[in-house]
Amino acid sequence: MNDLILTERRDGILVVTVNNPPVNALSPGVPEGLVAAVKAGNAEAAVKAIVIIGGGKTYIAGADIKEFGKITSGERGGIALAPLLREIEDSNKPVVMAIHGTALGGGLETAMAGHYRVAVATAQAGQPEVKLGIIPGAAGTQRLPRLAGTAKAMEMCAFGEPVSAQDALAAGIIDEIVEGDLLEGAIAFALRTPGVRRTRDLTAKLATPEEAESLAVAVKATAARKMRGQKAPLAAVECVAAASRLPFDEGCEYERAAFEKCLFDVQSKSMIHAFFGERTVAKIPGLSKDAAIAGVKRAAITGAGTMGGGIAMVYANAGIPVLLKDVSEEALERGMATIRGNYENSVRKGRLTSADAEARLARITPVLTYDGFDQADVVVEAVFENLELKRKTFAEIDAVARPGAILASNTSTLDIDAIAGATSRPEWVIGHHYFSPANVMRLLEIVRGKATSDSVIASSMELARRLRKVGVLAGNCRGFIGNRMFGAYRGEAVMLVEEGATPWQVDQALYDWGMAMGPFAVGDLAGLDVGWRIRKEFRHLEIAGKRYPEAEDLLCERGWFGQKTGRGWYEYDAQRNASPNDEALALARDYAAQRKINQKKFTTDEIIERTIYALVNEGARLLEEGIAIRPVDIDMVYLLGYGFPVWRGGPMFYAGCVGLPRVLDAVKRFEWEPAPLLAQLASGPSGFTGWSAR
Ligand code: ZOZ
Repeated sequence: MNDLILTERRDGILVVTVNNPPVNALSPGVPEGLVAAVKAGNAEAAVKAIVIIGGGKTYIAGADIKEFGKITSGERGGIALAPLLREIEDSNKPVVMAIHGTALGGGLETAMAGHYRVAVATAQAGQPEVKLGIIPGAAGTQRLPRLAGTAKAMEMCAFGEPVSAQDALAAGIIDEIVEGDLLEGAIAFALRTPGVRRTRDLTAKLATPEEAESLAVAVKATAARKMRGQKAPLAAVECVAAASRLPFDEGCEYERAAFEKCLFDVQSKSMIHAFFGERTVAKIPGLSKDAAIAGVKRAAITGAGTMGGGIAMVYANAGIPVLLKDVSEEALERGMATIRGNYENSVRKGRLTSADAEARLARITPVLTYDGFDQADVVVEAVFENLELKRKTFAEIDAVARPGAILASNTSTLDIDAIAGATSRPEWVIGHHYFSPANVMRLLEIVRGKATSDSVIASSMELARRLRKVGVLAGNCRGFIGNRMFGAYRGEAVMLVEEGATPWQVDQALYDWGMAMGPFAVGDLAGLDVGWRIRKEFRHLEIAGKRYPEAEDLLCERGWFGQKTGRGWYEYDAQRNASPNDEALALARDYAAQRKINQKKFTTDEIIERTIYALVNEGARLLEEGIAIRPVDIDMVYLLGYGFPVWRGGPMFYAGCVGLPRVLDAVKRFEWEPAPLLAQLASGPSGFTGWSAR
């Protein structure tokens, strides 16, 4: 045994505690230590049964994810966890698993290798491996259907969502919910167990092979829709189905082969990058360690439009009371009606109880004046995207907000310093850029101005976590990280159309590649006039002789702004079903003829390279300028805010997978100016990996 596993004897029960903080992952030494403890318990005459429990805040939260990269890089051999778990199951004395916190992945697999499981009411259990692009690899797909039935196991392994202790009890995954102290309850349970009961021997709940096959067809169809492009969910379903056909040991072999195939696939590398990325972006290098974090008890928002209303819901959902101000009764009523409608929808879909919805709605107070804003710890400006209006609004906020309140702008492109300059306290001003719909999208782009204090940055990052968002820190420039790159990407898409591609061809290529929506469909959804207005405003900054994507302006000049006007690149019927707008394409073709732009046919690969490498090249510039701190910050912005497929890891990670020399070659072939950092890193050994602006 080792430090990772602690043992004590209580009432003839051997209590084995996993001691591997913070989440008791199955790092090397943990499963081996558990097996050694179980064997020791078997050898000791006075021990009647064994209880395995997690120390600290949780039971075992799964395999040690850091180890996977070492395996795929060849730094170490594979992990043969299943045979170790089998040794636990082979125990001749009953093994009771005591679960609190989360029993996830290899954690649930370990729990199922015990003979019984008890849990506290707040515990959760699940097989979330698909979220990392892999599948259970330690017999989870074989033991779970034996405990919970094939249908439940398939659903849990395919979609990766954890279940509550109550659900787990009803499904047969656990045997008892313990009220009061978990260890006491587990010991009491162990003292009255009837004897060993090996999960691998249970077969009553397994579907017949035929039933399992038809269940698999249905679950795979849902997974193909909900987790488009991902291989692991399909593999997980096949393994659960195999449990109905194959004896346990052969099922484990089948699962192991499928697990390894997933583990070595670039999809899992990408998704593991995203898992750690979500946690890395919370850590800001160079931020003063003493930066005080202001707690937020009350919030106030000005602007009750789509964004302001969505942001009010974000605060209300996190339990923070919020004032929502607009200038007219009518605008306010419209904003509140949308919010009410959204909550009613959630109740109808069973996502919220009506009591919950009422409580959340009650946290939002509509107001017509700044009365009460002096009580807010954070004031969010969400007025129309216009610099003068924002400056005027910030001057008003400055006059009413209490000293020490965070003053946040939801601007998506404007200069934070110019906004902060309208106040007497620019160090308290910061960008909180939400993504539409604000109450759904997980990204919060946090934009530091040149005067923003470390404490306001640290407080905003902490606030993001509380609001259940992932905060990514960006520097101040037009469009910050997300929209500046998006401008390059959409611009390239428009130029493809100017050169002979069709908008629907470009959209289809990128959708099939994995993007949630194509760039033209996104433009129509967001409103083509938004980009048009910005292009007009910044025309004076354009470089003479340089080509800019302009064909879209012709649509805007006709009032074709997209969905809201019924036509843009597409035409929309009353139900908002889209069909190609051939007249828009004709406008683009006329534009090309006037400008004498050569026409050609594009392959899917060319479309992908032109658009995705535009993201990469612009991303490299943002890194160089220090607007984005690390490549992973860019990746998280794209994964969480722009519908970039998680199984491709984000634009910068994807570029590394393609190989930077290849990306650079293409950039040169397209006659773009390569970002110097891209050129520099393409000649080095590690690409973007490990690069940091600070
Ligand atoms: O951390 C949350 C969570 O969801 N963790 C991941 C759980 C998971 O996905 N488990 C499945 C892993 S894959 C697996 O188990 C495969 C399998 O079947 C085994 C097969 C092997 C067989 C091989 C055969 C060839 C959790 C809900 C647990 C806790 O959330 P919190 O918000 O409280 O805490 P976090 O997320 O900030 O985490 C705290 C620190 O712990 C690190 N961490 C979390 N889970 C880890 C892990 N590190 C390694 N492995 C894990 N499973 C996390 O990165 C964070 O670190 P810091 O440095 O940022 O603090």
